[in-house]
Amino acid sequence: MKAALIVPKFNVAGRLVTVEVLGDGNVNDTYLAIFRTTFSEERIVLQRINQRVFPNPEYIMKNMMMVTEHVHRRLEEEIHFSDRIWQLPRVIHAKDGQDFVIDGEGEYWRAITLIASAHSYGQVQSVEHAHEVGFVLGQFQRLISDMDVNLLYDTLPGFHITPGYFRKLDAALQTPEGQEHLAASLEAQRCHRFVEERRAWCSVLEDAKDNCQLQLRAVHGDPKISNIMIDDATGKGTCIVDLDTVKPGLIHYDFGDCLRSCCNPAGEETQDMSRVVFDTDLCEAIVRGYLAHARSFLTDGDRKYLYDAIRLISFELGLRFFADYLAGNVYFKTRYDGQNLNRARVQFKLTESIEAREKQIRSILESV
Ligand code: GN1
Ligand code: MG
Repeated sequence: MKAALIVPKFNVAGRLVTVEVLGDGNVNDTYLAIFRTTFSEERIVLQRINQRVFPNPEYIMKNMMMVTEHVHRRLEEEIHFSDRIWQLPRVIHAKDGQDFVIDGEGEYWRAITLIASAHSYGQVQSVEHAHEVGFVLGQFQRLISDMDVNLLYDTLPGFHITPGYFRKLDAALQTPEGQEHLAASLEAQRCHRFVEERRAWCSVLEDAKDNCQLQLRAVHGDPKISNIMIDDATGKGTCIVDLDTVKPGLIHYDFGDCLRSCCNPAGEETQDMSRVVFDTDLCEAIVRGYLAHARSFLTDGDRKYLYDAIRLISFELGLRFFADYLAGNVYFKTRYDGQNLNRARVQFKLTESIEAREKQIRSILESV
């Protein structure tokens, strides 16, 4: 169903003026809706949840309610000690009191407030920007670090469990379509060799979790650079958005995702592989910003695995794109043929660059 037909079902004052596509998410569809009264304007963000990815959309909303209420309460408590007004979107209820609307086709829609006078960026703008990105992630993780992780639903079973993505790759390669895609492209064959060389290592974080060296906590799940909002007026970070993947996990997934997306100045969609590098100056700025908050809850065990997190999450995203390419693009939305293969190549190039800079990255992680 069309977004414009769904918006009026949410509890927003005024008349709907327009609905526009917002952002370029790889999974859900996102829209901006503008409402006006004779004296004011309200802008809201509307999203259709991709049920091929999220089997239980109800869980997303339950987690989102829990997290936003928790964070808003903590922010209010800390407001007089804080250097800025931190923000987090609030869930907008439907007129019937539910926290989402199900349309005639069984699609789930939800609405949240828009964080105004702030923007996010697909690529890092400066070292200061990188610092703010880390600062926002550390702040968010600190604010949710005292949540009871057992209360959160698992909205996306298997998310960031890297060995599970190898099983998806193996399954895709057992289909005629997967074999055809592999046979048809030398680049795909190179990607295949690249992932096989790292298969034995890919359980590094899961093993540490199983050995109780790492513990489950509430995590954001998708803190890539484009989910971190920067205040237009001050240039400071103001909030983290896209709370669909908030669930129990390792803080390392978040740390790795933030660094892999921010330290590659070429961005995720570039087709010029020569521009893909892991920038260690940006890494240092993010780590500095992150640790300003995260120092308060990170254990020695956590710190030991921060390098692996950066390497693994870059590699894992490449593996996810590659397996999806072989499977016929069933998970990530694409705009052109071969886009998921291109995205995989970017992440593998980045992984190589991280591996080549291991010593330098480890020394940043130890000295900051
Ligand atoms: C997806 O849809 P979006 O852009 O919020 C994906 C993330 C990836 C990201 C890469 C639920 O996020 O895990 O890191 O693409 N989200 C899900 O751009 O799989
Ligand atoms: Mg997301």
